Amino acid sequence: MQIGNATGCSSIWANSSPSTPYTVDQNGRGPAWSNSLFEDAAEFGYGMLLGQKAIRDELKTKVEALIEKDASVKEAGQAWLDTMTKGAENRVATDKLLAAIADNTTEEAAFIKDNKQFLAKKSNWVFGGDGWGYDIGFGGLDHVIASDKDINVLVIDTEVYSNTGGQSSKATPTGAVAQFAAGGKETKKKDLASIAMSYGYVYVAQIAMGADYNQAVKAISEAEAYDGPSLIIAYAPCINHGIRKGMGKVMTEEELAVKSGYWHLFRYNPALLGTDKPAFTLDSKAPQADIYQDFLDGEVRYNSLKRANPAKAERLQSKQKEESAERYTYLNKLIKLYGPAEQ
Ligand SMILES: Cc1ncc(C[n+]2csc(CCOP(=O)(O)OP(=O)(O)O)c2C)c(N)n1
Repeated sequence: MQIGNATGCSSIWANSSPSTPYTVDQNGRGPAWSNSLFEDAAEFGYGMLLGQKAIRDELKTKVEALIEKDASVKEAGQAWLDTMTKGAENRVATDKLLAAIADNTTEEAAFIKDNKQFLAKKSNWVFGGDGWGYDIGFGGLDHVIASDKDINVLVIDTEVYSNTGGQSSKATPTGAVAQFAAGGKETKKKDLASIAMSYGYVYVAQIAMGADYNQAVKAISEAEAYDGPSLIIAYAPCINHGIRKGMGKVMTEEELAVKSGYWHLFRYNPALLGTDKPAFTLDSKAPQADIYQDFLDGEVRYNSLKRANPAKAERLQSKQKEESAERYTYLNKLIKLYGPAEQ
């Protein structure tokens, strides 16, 4: 796996000495991670992918030449070529190819062995927050998802610029109090998922692991398996939300966000277009409108406005509830639009 990580909470958690959540497996393999500038994580991760692709394209020509030259590596070489874009299978084919050429002294085999760390298909990811993905790095994110390259983007949506103290971003919903929106944000949350889905060939999912862990894992695996660009938007509670139950309850807070209809879970997989399976799946159940206010009241970013200016809070929170309900109606329309192909 290779990760380009925008500066923000996700990069601080990833790489603050002396601790890191990343490690290696029993074979000594783990992610290659690097922190980009805040504003250009998508371009940075894209560069990591293109650099790697240039080397793998050369490896491909060497493997093709080698199997022409040496019949003893034909089977292993062909298996590697056939699985070149498939992460789940190419690792095994890579190990077999390396074993088959261990004693091979040709110029091609030497090149393959010299570049063996690039041989197996990598999972390429770009990580960042909403300040990066929705706002400042959006141009780069848009450019990268518009490419036909096999690159995955994870936007960790805390609905504010978390690492610099909670400034409002385009992901901040109507009525939320944040820095630069001290009186509650007046405008609607940007629909990044729909922008990405408008391309048609981008895998897009919204997840919230505390609400549905299996759906989150399924979306991440599907994004990884999809041979094209993917965007995953993960709802992430943050200290700036002021969760009144405490930060130990972020998983159940995510669950409440989904049950109330504040956040929706879905997956759009272009690989299924034209098949007997639906390309769009709405994974969250019908919202329970009666608990929406409980969700808002449980967080200081909403509750503080209610205490300071009840009339304004009422106006903005009603507007937000309508926007969330409209979005759910819209998502339901997509079930029909991207349903299974007529047989
Ligand atoms: C060009 C530039 N401007 C500003 C900063 C300061 N900065 C570091 S992280 C960050 C905000 C990150 O917010 P977000 O992308 O939402 O990620 P989060 O912290 O929420 O994960 C900012 C403004 C920077 N590093 N570089």
